[in-house]
Amino acid sequence: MARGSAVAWAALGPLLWGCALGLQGGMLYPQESPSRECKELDGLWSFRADFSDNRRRGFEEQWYRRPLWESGPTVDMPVPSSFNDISQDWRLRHFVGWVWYEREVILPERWTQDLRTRVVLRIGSAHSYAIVWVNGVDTLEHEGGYLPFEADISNLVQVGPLPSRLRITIAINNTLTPTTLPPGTIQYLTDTSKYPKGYFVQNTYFDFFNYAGLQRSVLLYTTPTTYIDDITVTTSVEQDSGLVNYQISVKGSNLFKLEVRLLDAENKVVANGTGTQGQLKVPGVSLWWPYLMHERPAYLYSLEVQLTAQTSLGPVSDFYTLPVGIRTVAVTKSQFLINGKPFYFHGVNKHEDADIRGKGFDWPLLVKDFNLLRWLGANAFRTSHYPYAEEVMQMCDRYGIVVIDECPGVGLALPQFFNNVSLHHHMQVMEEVVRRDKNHPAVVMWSVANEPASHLESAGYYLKMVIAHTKSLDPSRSVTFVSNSNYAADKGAPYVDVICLNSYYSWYHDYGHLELIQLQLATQFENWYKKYQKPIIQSEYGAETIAGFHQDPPLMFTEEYQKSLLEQYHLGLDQKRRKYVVGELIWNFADFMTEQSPTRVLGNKKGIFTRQRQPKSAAFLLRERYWKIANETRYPHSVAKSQCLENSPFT
Ligand code: GCB
Repeated sequence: MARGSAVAWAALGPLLWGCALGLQGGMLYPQESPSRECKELDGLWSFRADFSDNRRRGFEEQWYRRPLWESGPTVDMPVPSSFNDISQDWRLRHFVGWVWYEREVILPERWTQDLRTRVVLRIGSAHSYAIVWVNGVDTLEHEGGYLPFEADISNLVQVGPLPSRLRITIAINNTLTPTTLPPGTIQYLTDTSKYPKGYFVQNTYFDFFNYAGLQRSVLLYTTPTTYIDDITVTTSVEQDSGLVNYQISVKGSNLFKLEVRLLDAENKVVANGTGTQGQLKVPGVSLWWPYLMHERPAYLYSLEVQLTAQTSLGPVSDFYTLPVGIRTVAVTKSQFLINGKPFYFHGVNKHEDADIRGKGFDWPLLVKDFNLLRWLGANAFRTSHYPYAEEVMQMCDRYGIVVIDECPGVGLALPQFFNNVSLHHHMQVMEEVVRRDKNHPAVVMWSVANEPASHLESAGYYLKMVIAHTKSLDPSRSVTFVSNSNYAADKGAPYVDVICLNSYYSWYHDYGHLELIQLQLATQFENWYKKYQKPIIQSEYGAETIAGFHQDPPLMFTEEYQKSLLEQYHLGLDQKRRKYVVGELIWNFADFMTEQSPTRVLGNKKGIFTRQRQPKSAAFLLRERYWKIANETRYPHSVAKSQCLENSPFT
């Protein structure tokens, strides 16, 4: 995003959007409307991991041709869930290769008989490479976990006699290679005195467990054959009016009419328009504000789009409603501005990780996490280190939690990972991330990578290209990547809008020496700011802490050490907070699972909450700080109170 140029984009927005996307079609979140129906396929699926030596028996024996149980034993597997921690079979926990899911479904008669209906199969995410068959017919392939993909399966279901029984088979491969995102390597260990023949391990270069499977919802939904395929909205503000630029893509026919209405939170129409693109003006606008920044945060309008079309089979109509938050985002040399006011990110890094479901989407966990975020007084998080479920993003819009939306560009640690195939795939992934999340007011910045080896020349070129591509996809938001390189050596920093820095003083360096943190942090900030004159976010800092370990004076791994480390960081952050440091995100919101290693005790324990979402002492410290910062930075100034804990012993 050009610096301080939010207003200029107001005029250019509709022209610029959509010019760079190479993807076919939109990826609107499925919703029920007078013209659309949904059928969730969550629940128990049949499952088998292919333990054959080459992991290809499923393809050799064509398991997709017949019901899965006919080709061998199956087990029950819940969807959504990671498959790793569900069974008692340790081989499945560490499995690398193809796993097979299958589910049968009977469709409503109308879906199979009404030829004006289009039936779509949508998979919320499949980590990491997926092939989908419907009734044995190869239907869809997708590379990359954490993002949705879908296929029009009308041709497959609108044939033959009733009832239409559908068999959906999905083969998923979790292998990470130098050209996947995240990348990884497969290492064959050939010393036969130590390893059996064909023995291999999956090496990864990131610090979380490579959970896999159908980790988000799978569903079927319908649209009419002429349908609203995509909507892109950008917003800006002119005096006290909000401007909503919309662009709508319609598929299926060129003979259609579009009507657009913008409704306020009380369902009153405040503006309307027609056609595939236009600008809606909202006098006396209620802006979308981040949580705690304003007494009326997260205000959402609804953009109702109505399509009527003529088809050879008669008229059809389609309805889709998109939540819209009107806000502006801009970056200056030293500030991050939302609605023209300085915004300070006081928040967390997260992972989609909890107990036996691994990275499987879960409503209770989602709501609990957001309640904890609000308890904490956090106003932001980064989707470290991959895009989170769409429901999470919707919640951020509704609660006013600001998001740095990170793609799975994590673990780009080796020179061989900066190759042309990876670059092309990385750009495609950014297209998919932007396509999915572009309309969320909560998303204010894209992060294209976490801790790439950005001191390498090849990484500099690679990051430059991915960042430029992301900016061309979405000129309305800032773009960054998260660095842990030295300021003098980093080859990617020239291309970002905001510098995001991870540092672990007194943890991975000078461990135990808390007294060094303030000096080292000041040096870090001053060096980077002097060189780049860009706002800085401390995007990670923290300490491994086993809940219940205590020692005073503090020693590493105790709750006291985590608290003291945070306190020292906070003193350092406060020195620069009103100058050019625009945010702090603790590592991590909650403990999470990693690969086994001598430095990890049942996972990474840098959470301020345990993996079960119970607070460590540091959570109370951070809570006090975040509410204090919120009260200082609130606009217009007034004291905010914790909403959820009026009479709590903690307030
Ligand atoms: C980092 C990484 C994060 C790790 C964290 C740690 O810099 O970005 O993925 O989990 O450090 O705890 O080591």
